[in-house]
Amino acid sequence: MKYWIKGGTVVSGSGSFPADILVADGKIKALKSPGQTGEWKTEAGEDCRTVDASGCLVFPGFIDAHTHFDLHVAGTVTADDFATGTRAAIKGGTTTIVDFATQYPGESLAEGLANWREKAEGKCSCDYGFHMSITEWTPQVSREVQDMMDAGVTSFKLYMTYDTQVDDKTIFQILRRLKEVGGITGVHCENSGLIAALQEEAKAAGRMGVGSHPVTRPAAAEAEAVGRLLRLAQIADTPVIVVHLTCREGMDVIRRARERGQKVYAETCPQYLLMDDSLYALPGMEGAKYVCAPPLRRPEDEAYLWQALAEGEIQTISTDHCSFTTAQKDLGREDFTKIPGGMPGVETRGILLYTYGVETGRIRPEDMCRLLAENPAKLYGMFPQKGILAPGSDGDIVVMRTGVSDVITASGQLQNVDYAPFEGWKTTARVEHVFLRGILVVQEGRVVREKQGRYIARGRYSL
Ligand code: DUC
Ligand code: ZN
Repeated sequence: MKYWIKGGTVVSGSGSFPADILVADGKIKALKSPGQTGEWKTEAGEDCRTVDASGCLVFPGFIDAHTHFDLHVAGTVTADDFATGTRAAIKGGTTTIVDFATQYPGESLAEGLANWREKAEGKCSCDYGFHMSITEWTPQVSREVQDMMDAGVTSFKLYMTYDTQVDDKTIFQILRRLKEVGGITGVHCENSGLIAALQEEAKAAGRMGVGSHPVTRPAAAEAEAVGRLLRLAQIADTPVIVVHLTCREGMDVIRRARERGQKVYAETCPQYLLMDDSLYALPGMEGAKYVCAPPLRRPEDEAYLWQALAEGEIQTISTDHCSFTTAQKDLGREDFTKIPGGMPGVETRGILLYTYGVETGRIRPEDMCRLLAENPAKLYGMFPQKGILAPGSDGDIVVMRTGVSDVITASGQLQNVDYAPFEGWKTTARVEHVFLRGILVVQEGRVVREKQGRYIARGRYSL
């Protein structure tokens, strides 16, 4: 099927302009200024359908480079698997996700990857790739890093906390190895020793409720780990990605590393831009819905991150989608350290960013395009196949209607969760149509084609 997407304003990372788009055979064939439609008749042929995008912004398909689907955490498994998670993603305009394949204890990287490929195969409604979380480092794993690169898994993940954590020596050795092969890693930065000690103190004092979650994972614990990571990366002489950055202290550490000449990429998430730690004081287990790591921070941190976004200091906004039902969150009713950490978000990132970023004047549509599409495509080795509306690129397209008045509700979502963190929040943008490699998968806000997603073998980072 061929489509003309007509009458919209095409958004790129560097500008916005009125253009009609011709999509055929899964690819973008042409962008034409509206007056040139006549020439198209022959180019498009008779079987070309028209999709009306007038009054809409037309973005490259969004990329969410930080999801956790079908992941075992804290004795349970995430509520969203690849089927439900990617269906929610596509409804929200995300046409590609990059999930974290994980090396479980005793496993090779190949086993970890095979495990994740099996979880995803045939289930995905958007395109998908994998990072590889390295949790055990041996000479064999070091050799396997090249196999991962060859399989299109060109980015890795390291944890400085949790039972998946790796120590400083290991981080350094992995950074050295990734430099050799041209890979890059994202790192979860929190000081695990400090967190463990603070958790012990809270428990000894009988402070077992949700309110202890942010207190035991302070911003200083994050900033310290960011600083340590960046010093290791400095000596290893290679760029790194700080994932889910939450706070001013962490941002300032990144700024200092950049001032001494280091290449550092930073990612944040909508929850760190729009919510604060007062939510942990909600009664009962209500605050558990917002338990994630690192935790939500102060309003001042939100403001600082928005400013950093506007200044181009943060390169990507992902979701860290890691969903649990309220029943699962209840596992930590007696002990806050047992609350499974994470929130759903893959469905609402685009409309939230438009409403609370673009509409409020904090960022421009072009920034949104860079943060949600162009930069992740470059950073994760998919550009220009993805991340841009240009002839030859995949026909991954989001037609977003603005100036509407909607409200986010759990009952209206596809995410497999019985609550919505942004319940009741007003939005002024709606994802009207979505194309995935030229297939119309969302029409007038409804998912009309499922399971069209393909595995994307990615190249090296190029941001
Ligand atoms: N943080 C969470 O809250 N959940 C999953 C992984 C992570 O880093
Ligand atoms: Zn995560």
